[in-house]
Amino acid sequence: MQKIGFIAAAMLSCQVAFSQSRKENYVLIKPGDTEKEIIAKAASVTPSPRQLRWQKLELTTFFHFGVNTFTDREWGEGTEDPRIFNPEKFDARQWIKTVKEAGFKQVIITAKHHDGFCLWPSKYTKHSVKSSPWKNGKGDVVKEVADACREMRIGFGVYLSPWDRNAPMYGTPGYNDYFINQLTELLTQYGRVDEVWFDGANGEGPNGKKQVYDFNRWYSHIRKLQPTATIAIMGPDVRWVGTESGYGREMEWSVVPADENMMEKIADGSQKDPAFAPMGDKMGTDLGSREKIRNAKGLVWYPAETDVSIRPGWFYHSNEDNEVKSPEKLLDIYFSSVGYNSVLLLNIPPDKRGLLADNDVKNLKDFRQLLDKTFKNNIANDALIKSTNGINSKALLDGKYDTYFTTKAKDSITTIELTFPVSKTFDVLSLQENISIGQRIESFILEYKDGKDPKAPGSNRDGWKQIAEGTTVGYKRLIRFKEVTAKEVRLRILSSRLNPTLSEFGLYNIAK
Ligand code: FUL
Repeated sequence: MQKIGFIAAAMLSCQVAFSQSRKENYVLIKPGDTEKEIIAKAASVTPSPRQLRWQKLELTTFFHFGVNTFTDREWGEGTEDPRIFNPEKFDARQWIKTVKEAGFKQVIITAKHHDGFCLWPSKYTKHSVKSSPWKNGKGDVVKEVADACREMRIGFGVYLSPWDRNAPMYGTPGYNDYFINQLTELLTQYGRVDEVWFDGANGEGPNGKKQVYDFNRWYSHIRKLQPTATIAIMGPDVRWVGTESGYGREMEWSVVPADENMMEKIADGSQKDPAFAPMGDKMGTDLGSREKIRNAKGLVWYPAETDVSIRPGWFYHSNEDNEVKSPEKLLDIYFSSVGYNSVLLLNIPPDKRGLLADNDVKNLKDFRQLLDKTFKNNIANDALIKSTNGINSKALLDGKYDTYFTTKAKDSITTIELTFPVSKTFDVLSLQENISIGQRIESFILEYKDGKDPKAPGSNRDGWKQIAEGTTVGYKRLIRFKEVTAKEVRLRILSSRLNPTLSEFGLYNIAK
């Protein structure tokens, strides 16, 4: 255990101590393990129940709101006068209704950003809503958001910035106690909390000092108070995908090495100043292939979250009203986040009134329409399925995630043939592995038969032509391609770490 390195060991012991089921979301690699044994171990790592619940959400929302909303800044300095905070039309129900109708399943509110201003009346500081004119200092943003989430039945989470530019004790051990006190308030006064989000920024406090964060103490505290909450992204349950562009990685393994420097790397890649937005080239294209896990000391289920703002900034700025991402752009991001085996965390910053701005509301509605139009109908639904070594093929088209196709014996490759009663036209493939069994598929290819001359260019000897190919699947893999019309298609799983599983197979048409 010692050799794994402090942070990774802490992550693993955190998982050991608080694991909710007998199936484990981590495994240790022994020095003598062969490559075959390591691959089999990787294939048997499964998400914890809290990670599985989180992954199935697909769409979650961030609300960046606070003094920055009123100063028109991205990062506050901690010296802001709380009296500037006055969202006169504040209506958390408008926020939650809007995002719920757009299909989002959970929200995260910035209870405290780097400026230290608390959106709830914390007992431990005056730098909060209670010193503001809003509702005569009697308001509580966190409570209203939590209540609206409960009423409308969606998940509720909090962002609590470790970096605090206001707290006088920042940079001393006393700050870790202050942080624990704040966590206690947030995790005991507002009902169930489903996600606790720590970012990686760690600058200087008001006294010029940097803080050594006592993450392990924080994690145990969260596990004790809210055992079902996922801890992201400076945390053990959810990994930052590595970019704030909205575009994740095509080959996305949820099982990754329990790396010595995992947390340091996250902090390193995080935003360092408000003008710097970490981009795709910081993130690496492969975190978990055979090559990456071969020399690991341990493996852990550590799935990716893709965070991006609907506007250029994280906070609301009126001069960005015309830069709200279009419904088409949001759909593109959906394909490149949810469709790349990650959860999308889309930021929608409320404005000075305390409402989601009109353009954002409109684009979210239209995004929902595009999604519904695209995925309403699985056109493969009435296919006849054949697979020589497959078990439970009908599960592929039953629309139920928990039932799944797999292969006989220990077969790690398979071919699934689908024949339609009439020719179908489609341009999207959707695949879902049953990740409660693990993530296993490493390579696949989709082909079709157009009934033309098998010797024509692009055909193989049997007349099959390739449409698309991919590596990982995970919870969801979406691939877009040039429209194809065919009566027969087949999916060839060319390589997996153990018997592959597939919960769903879908073919769709992108809404135009
Ligand atoms: C970063 C912060 O510095 C940004 O302001 C924002 O909150 C983003 C989600 O995380 O680390």
